[in-house]
Amino acid sequence: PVAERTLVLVKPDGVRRGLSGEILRRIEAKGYVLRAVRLLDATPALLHKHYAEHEGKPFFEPLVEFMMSGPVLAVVAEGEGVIPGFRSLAGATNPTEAAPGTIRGDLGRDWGTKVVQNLVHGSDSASSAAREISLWFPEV
Ligand code: YYY
Ligand code: MG
Repeated sequence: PVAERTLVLVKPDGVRRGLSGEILRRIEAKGYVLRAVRLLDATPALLHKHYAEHEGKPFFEPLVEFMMSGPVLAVVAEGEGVIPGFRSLAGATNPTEAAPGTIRGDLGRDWGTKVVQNLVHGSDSASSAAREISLWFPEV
């Protein structure tokens, strides 16, 4: 069987704040393997597909706009349990509530913006991971 893989995004706030290395370091320190890494400017079409489950919610348009505010570092990380494992590393969606020790808890905060700027995305299930990896890495 193919090893478990997840899609991680270092969002534009993380890239802008110079936290890409720190975030990749935490993924590798946990023991996961970086399979693919790509820095890109996300297009509206890609983001609408990526965040399709949130279409129509009040934060959807601010979210898409935020995700286009600078480059995104897209990463495929691999290892047993990496899908829930990276979600644990990332911490709760709201960085004010995210536990210390997590990426969002240690490195994130509330900036008073319309959308939660929380540094990273991680796939939430095996089916999401497969779908998202094919969107961000059509060649993998
Ligand atoms: O998977 P995760 O990123 O932790 O949260 P989602 O519920 O999938 O929402 C995606 C994205 O949308 C979240 O990372 C920040 C933003 N967001 C928001 O700004 N306000 C909310 N109430 C919920 C989500
Ligand atoms: Mg999500």
